[in-house]
Amino acid sequence: MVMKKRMVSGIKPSGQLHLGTYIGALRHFVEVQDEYEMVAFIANLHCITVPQDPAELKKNLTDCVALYLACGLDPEKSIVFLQTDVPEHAQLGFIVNCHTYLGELNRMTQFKDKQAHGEKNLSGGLYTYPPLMAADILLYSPDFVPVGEDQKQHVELTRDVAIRMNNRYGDIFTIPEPKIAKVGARIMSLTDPTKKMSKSDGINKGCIYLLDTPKAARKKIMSATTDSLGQIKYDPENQPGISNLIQILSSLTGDRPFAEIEQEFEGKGYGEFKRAVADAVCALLEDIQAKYNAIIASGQIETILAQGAAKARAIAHPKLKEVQRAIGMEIVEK
Ligand code: ATP
Ligand code: LTN
Repeated sequence: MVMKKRMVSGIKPSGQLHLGTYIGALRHFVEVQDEYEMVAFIANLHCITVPQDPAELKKNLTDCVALYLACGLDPEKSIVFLQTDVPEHAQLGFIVNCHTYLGELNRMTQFKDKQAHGEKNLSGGLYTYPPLMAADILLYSPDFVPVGEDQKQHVELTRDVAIRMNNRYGDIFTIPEPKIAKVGARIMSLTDPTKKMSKSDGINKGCIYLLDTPKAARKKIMSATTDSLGQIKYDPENQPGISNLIQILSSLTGDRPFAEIEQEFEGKGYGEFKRAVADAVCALLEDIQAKYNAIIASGQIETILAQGAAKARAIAHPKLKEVQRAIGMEIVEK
């Protein structure tokens, strides 16, 4: 039997999943699951790197599993689980942390950005989150890590530390590659198209959540910031708002070439174009939400997570043991 190549990725539902998460990451997990063995987890350890309300976190974690499935992840084909159900993540996380230099952590832009915004009382966990992410990946020896553009730096750190540890202890890790789509790897905020669409936008009109009502989503798109040039053209520098909407429309309609979209809307107004984007987004939300409701009602989430964790541990546990042995941390081989 030919072994499938493997991909690993996670989502950190520290808030509600949004259209950026779907276009930049989640839809790719679904697309690859026939060709690859997809390991898709819910990064609940990463969630607590910023303060969380317990009841809200629990709801977001449950929603995230249901949305994974509603978007088409099939637990028969892919391995779907909660990060803390596989304790090897935290264990290897500490080991990788011990092989990561402070200089490397200091260069991570996500942490630097938060610091630069003057956010107070940032946690140690937020600072050391990239080595935990590296462990999440290295435990499964994947070939690729499908992520949005903002995570590229973390996958590069993963490679650097894995190469360092391989040089020191022998070939313990497969060196993974980030897999970043050409279109939709950085969906921008609808209100400020120079910023990434992000769940930290709160109730802001710039972010479309996968559980927004279609009516609310349509309203957000119809009031999206554009420009006064009056043309539908992919030109992120001069028309960032329109270019973002073109990316969204293309991603939701089978990666239609931008030129084709430009041609279809040549000479037409922004209102008509926005309506077409809103139609595509609302069709997606309606489909996802119908499936989400059925999954929540089915009561199957617990079983699916338990089965996923068992499959994940069967891969992660021997890898952790191999690493501990190579480092000389074990006295008796277990
Ligand atoms: P947020 O900024 O909303 O908190 P995040 O990137 O910190 O998002 P996740 O929700 O864990 O955290 O992101 C999951 C995946 O979705 C990652 O691979 C990330 O790169 C991708 N992603 C997140 N936002 C976007 C976006 N606006 N456009 C494209 N991809 C995105
Ligand atoms: N850091 C990512 C979420 C994440 C992840 C991972 C992605 C945690 N572990 C492993 C890919 C592989 C984020 O903030 N979006």
